[in-house]
Amino acid sequence: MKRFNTAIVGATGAVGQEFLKLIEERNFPFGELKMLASSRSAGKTINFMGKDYTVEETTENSFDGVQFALFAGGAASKLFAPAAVKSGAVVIDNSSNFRMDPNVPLVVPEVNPQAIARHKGIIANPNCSTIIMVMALKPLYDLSRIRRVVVSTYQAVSGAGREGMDELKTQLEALARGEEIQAKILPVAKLDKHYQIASNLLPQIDVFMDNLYTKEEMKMVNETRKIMEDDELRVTATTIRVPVYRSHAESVNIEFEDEISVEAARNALEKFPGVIVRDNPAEMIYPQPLETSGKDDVEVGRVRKDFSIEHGLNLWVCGDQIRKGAALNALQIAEYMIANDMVF
Ligand code: 3JN
Repeated sequence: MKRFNTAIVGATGAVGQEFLKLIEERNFPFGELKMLASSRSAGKTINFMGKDYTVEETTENSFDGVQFALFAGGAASKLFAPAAVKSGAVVIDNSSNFRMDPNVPLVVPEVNPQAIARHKGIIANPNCSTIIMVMALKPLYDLSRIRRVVVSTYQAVSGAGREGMDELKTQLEALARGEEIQAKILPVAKLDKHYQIASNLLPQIDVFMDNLYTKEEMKMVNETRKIMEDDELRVTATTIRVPVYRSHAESVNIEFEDEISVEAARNALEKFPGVIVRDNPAEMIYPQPLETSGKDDVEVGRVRKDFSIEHGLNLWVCGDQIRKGAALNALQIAEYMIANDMVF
């Protein structure tokens, strides 16, 4: 079998580590494997499949002979993606740096694989909340055009990285001991003001924009339109940080052009690869973030008519944002390119 030299940029972070788990689990046909990171992590050792790898500092020369450069997130792709492309690598980038660039396909392989062929070296992985939502929207959109989506998210602290998880843990422990709670990271690490997340909800993910939406909310709006290739699609989002460690959840209200029965919606969702319908109210069966954590599939439940509008449905969607929302989706893009002979 053909093998592909692969570089992971940001190998030591949460998404980088998930890349490694998935490469092993899915038998991804890597040839040489390069673990890249910032100078802070350079020199660390990562043991992967019984072999020790030294983490190297990412430079413009890191990508010689590399076929796939998987960027885990952050500013690295802004600095090094152009050099990687020049070296002949295909960049799959999990950050927002290139997502809305018209020359960069924004891809969820189950939803818009056709976009991959238009790449000019960089392919963007959408925001985690967007990926999880469009996995549920696409099979329904294929039944009837969607006019409008109203989404509220319930986002796990791991979306804010390892520090977000540590903060929830420390606060829960302090809460149990009756000690004073310290908030240092959430809602936005780089801002001066922080709030408790344990036993709380924070209606702010990322910074506010001039239109009073947060950046996370506007990512969901703009990226969904680009992936669904429908500029008329109306989307409005409210994104909320919740005291859950892993797996995002979303309440999604959809207005269709035509009438869609609950049964037709469930059937379409069931047939869609990467989606599991977990929906049996009589048995109290519905998706829960605890159950989707560490899993590949996005789960959909609570499918029901929105009787307040014509042609409306409500859904509840859960998915692991570090897997399908990040590393898995990126790796699936690479796998699709390999299966379709799109890498040289
Ligand atoms: O907070 C979350 O739950 C998701 C966070 C995503 C995120 C965090 C920092 C920077 C992103 C993203 O993927 O959109 C970015 C970014 O690349 O802009």
